[in-house]
Amino acid sequence: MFRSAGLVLSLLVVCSLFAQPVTSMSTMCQAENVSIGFATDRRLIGCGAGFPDNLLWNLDRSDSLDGTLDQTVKRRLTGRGVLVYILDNGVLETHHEFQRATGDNIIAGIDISSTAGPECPVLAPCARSLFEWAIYGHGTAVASVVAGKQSGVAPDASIVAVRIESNNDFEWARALRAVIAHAYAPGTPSFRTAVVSMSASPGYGTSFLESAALMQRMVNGVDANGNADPNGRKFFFSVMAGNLGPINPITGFPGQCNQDHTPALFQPLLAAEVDGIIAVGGLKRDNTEWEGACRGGAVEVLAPAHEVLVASNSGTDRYRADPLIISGTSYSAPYVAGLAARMLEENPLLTPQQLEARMKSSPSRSGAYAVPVLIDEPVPVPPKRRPVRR
Ligand SMILES: [Ca+2]
Repeated sequence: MFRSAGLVLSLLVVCSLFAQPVTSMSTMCQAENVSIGFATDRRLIGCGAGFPDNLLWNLDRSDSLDGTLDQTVKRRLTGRGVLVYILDNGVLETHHEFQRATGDNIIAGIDISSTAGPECPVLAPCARSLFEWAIYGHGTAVASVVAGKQSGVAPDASIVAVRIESNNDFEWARALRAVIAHAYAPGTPSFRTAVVSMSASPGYGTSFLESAALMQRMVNGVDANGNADPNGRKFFFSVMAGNLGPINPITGFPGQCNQDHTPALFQPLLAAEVDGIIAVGGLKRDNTEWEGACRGGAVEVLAPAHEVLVASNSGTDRYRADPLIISGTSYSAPYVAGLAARMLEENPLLTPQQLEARMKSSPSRSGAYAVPVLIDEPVPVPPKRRPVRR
């Protein structure tokens, strides 16, 4: 039975490849600032060749072998048919980055724990104050990196927004169980491996025992009850390495890195030990490591984290502009999640371990680190057979 399922999947893969040509998109854009009263966002004037700023440099970087930017992203794969679970604090579903001719690509919102109140639902996180805009807008920004129409690495991936604002191991394990429940729910498209993007910061070190055990099981396959099942659904986790140093300069509370600037959060520490969970540090446009990210230690790969164009929750056409919230490994983890979605589109049978191996063996580098990229080659057209002369 599994063999025939694999055959069907293989046929689907072949069919989808022939349907998609390599498309080329300019990463050059122009934006203008928009006051929202208590803060400033921006709005896109336009994107395309001739616009002055390489605002989508992270997409430009995603098809570069040597780190040079050519103001263009070429891709054939777009993440179509692949599920990406975003564990964060909700996504503004109505943002134009998520609108498609057939509806939007945020296919579900699951609320686990929130400080936002019922008037700010998981798919419409509020931006009525500086706090709400900065904090509740985070998931919208992250989702746009995965699957925004203009700004996303995998614009056709399907997003499930899971809102979790707690720093409690029990609540995080509940969120992970909700992912499993959704994966097995009637109506959820069947899959072998889905992607989980984690840019939220639950807590430190080894205190997340239940969540860590569950994540390890999810990598290797789980049944609908979350028990280990090698033939069950599998999940590849892309997690942020963290930033803000040992002390958060804004709040004065502990940051996400140790005194020696190595990652301190539980997910990157787990990632260092588990194949199928990858910890993503930060990269700048000049192909050097972003100083704001945690460094060394558990960091496994680097991805664009500095001055990234991301959606804002202040309006359906708004993007973040404030320097304090446009850089972070919050945006490098979803970049890798988006690349994983595209790899799974081409080969849905890839395991989380194989995805991590592909990311780490990327031919593109920054110093000692791999920078995951995806060079989408055109699908070769089979040569026409000469008619046989008789
Ligand atoms: Ca490029």
